Amino acid sequence: MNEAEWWRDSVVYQIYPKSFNDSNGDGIGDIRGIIEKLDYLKQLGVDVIWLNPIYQSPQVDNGYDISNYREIAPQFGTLTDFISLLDAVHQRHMRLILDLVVNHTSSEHPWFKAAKQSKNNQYHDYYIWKNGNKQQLPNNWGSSFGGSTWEYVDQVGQYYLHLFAKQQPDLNWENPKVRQDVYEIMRFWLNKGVDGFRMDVISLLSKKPTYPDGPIIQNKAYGSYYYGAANGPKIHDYLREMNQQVLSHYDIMTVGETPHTSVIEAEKYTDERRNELNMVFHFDHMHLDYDENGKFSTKRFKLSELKQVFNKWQLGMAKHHGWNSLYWSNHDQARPLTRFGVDDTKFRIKSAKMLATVLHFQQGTPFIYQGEELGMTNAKFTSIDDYQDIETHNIYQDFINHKHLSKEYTMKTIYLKSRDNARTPMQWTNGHNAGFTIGKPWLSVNPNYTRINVEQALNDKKSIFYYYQRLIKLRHSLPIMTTGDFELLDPDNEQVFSYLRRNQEQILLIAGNFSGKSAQVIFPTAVQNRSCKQIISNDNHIIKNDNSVVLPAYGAVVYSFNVN
Ligand code: TEU
Ligand code: CA
Repeated sequence: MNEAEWWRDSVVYQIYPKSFNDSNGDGIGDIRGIIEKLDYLKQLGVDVIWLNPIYQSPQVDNGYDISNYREIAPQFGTLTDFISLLDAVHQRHMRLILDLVVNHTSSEHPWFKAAKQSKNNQYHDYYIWKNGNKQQLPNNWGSSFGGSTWEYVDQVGQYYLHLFAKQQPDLNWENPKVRQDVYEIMRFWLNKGVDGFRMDVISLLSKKPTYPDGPIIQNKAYGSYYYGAANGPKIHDYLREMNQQVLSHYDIMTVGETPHTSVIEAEKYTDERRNELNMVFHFDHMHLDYDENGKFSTKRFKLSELKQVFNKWQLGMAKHHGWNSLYWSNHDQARPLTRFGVDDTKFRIKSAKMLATVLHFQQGTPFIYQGEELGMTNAKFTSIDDYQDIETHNIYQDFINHKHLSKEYTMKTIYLKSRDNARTPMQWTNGHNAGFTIGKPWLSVNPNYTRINVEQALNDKKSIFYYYQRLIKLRHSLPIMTTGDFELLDPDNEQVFSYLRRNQEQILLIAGNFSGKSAQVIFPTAVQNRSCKQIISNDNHIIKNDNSVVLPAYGAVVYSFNVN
């Protein structure tokens, strides 16, 4: 492992620009708003900022439908604003990475507008077309946001493929011109000084040439496209080409979002000897509370299964020269406090710190999603009209009209799982609209902003914010957090998540109680009868005995043992 690479001991903070901070009162967060808050992020101590898409877009899928890759969406600001942001980030010795969305463009992108004019247009082959008639779909694939993945265009008498909304046509990566144009876009931003990319659904770029029907899962009306689109036959060729022609020429970090990717497949993306990506986002822990209808369920995860997932990834990446990303949430997921911890009750603060502890002490690059450092929770809106997200509205229709589930049950799954839970405005103060905007926010503020906000957190030495600050400092000062080996303890224990990190000189024992009852953790033989020091804890009432510790409800602790 090359320890000199800066992204290995960095902590990344994800900003969802639309919901971060509105500088001009139009209710939409913007680039100037981000600049205003950089000192806050510096105080937290993060190294890298990742911005969700800020490019020109009709905003059908909140910016993941891009109509111009070289311009900033006017609601977010201008290119000049962006350069000011980049400068201001660099001045503070932080880095900035952008979202690269190149599995698909917007249907308003000039390439697609040209492509649908005629089969002879030079851009036709930039997208994926199949012959057919209106009655016969090319295959059974269902789009992520409802309906078939195929949309018919009369003018050319063909279907085009869209794995996501029909306003997000998939690019044809088989076409070398597409690849070269994408590389040019990447160079455009890298030459401005951008420090890397998070690559949207990068595992879906290469489709099986036979476009086979997919199995029908999760009670869906259509087949799954993953079978024919995830980790397809040429994906690693494309990424190696991209690396050789673009990435390797810059000092940057890359993280691929890779739906439907197992550890074995992820080794190929991240093995440093293969020269593809630095790390990927997998979804294995996100799937633990799926049920027969998929993500929108009321099922709760099982701790032993959660530990198994982390264990598999920790060992797999270490063994195969890969690298982990570590995350509890992002803009597509429920708030982790509600999902993996304890929402809004008397243990809210403790459980947020416990979750942070068990994640941040693992090997990999931790990602903090905006508001996680405050312990923001899901938003329980009562009406579907309060939700804005395309996925949420599609599920609402699907559950009620196709699956004939009750409205009450449907709404329950939505407030447990809707992507809008993560997208409610950042809570800065207990004032009007949580200090996010002086106008009307594009999505309602979570009413708990009066208690949960930055101002409160900064004034409270025991806040979740300061706990994250300490975790980040520890990662910068304790090399074992970056390089130490991982060893899971007590895999079947459904109450406590505990593990060791070890190197030649030192062993860390990390333990977090996921339950409301106190729990005893017996030290493994490797550290028994050795002198030890507490590194961090979320609780003053931890009872440490000679070779064990008793963790109160949602307690977490890290001990360091000298090996020599
Ligand atoms: O998400 C891709 C992805 O896998 C999603 O389907 C994710 O699993 C889902 O949102 C969970 O509910 C990426 C972006 O992160 C997402 O915001 C975009 O909508 C999507 O790609 C299309 O670009
Ligand atoms: Ca604004």
